[in-house]
Amino acid sequence: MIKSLLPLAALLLVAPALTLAADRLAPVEGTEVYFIAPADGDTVETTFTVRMGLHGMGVAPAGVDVGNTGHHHLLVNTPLDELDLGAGLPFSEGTRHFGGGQTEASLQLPAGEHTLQLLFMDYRHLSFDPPVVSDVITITVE
Ligand SMILES: [Cu+2]
Repeated sequence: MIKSLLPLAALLLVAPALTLAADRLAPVEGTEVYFIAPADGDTVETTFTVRMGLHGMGVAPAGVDVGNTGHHHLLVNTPLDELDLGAGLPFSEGTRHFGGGQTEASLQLPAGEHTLQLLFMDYRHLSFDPPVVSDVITITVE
């Protein structure tokens, strides 16, 4: 009796995650997010400018529900596969939001090697499905 209920219990546990995943918006096909600057392998000063490029969709401030738009996010030393893309992106040093609709930002990082990756997300800070991400770049801060 208990054994026969296990598959149902498993289904009930999975169902909320499926519902949330289904809620993610599809990006415009062919949308790309990329670094205009810095470039992969660049050496930069402690304070440097990040320029974020986007092709295929538009940038709008967070919270503004306009079709085919979203805002930029920057992952600093944070691998994409460590994030739960079914949930809203946390606000942290490693997961920065540009909710004002910025396409350029001044960044300060300590000396050493750092990885950067752009993640373009919708007005709710939710990832598109499939995710719109740039290549990972590695920079050296002097
Ligand atoms: Cu955001």
